[in-house]
Amino acid sequence: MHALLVIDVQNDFCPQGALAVAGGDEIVAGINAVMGRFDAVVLTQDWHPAGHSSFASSHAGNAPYDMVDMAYGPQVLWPDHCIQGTRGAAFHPVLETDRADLIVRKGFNPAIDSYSAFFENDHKTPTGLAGYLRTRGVQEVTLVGLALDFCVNYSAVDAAQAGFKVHVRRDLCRAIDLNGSLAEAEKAMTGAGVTFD
Ligand code: VGL
Ligand code: ZN
Repeated sequence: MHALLVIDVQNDFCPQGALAVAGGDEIVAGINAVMGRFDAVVLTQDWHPAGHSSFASSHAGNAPYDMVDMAYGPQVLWPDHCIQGTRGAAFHPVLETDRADLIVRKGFNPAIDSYSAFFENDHKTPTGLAGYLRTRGVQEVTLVGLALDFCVNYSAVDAAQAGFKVHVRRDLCRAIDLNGSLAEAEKAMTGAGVTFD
């Protein structure tokens, strides 16, 4: 069983969104086109309560893209984005969401961010996705979506560490590239045994 994991293809990560990733909307048609080749399709949805601790607006004296130390480690502060129930948190309107077997929401804990589809940023609190995939007999996953250097990267590395064979389709991802984050992410994924194909 080979699953497609579609990471955070949401309005806020597309042009004009609150945390727009350059070209984020360019990958949607290509993602729809490959969905049919997989035994399972899982979508993730970044899903923050208002006032989330990863928002710069929740930290007096900080600006978006500042780094802060949280109880669980260093954390980038982001513009307010993907607030539960808003248009920005909705999937890109062209994404064929009806074809998904499962939608995983993450980042709903006000105190912990969650880049990965598998664990919150404390690297301890599971989302339940690994168990879902294993119980469905999935052994191999291909990741696509936004952003390559944050949520796709963390999800791919965690998937590899959980024992799945992991592929990332770079042509169906776009990156934020904040202070060298893309190069760092590529190193982390390669080191974890992720292949780009
Ligand atoms: C993401 C930053 C904050 C992502 C989510 O989907 O890559 N990045 N929240
Ligand atoms: Zn987020």
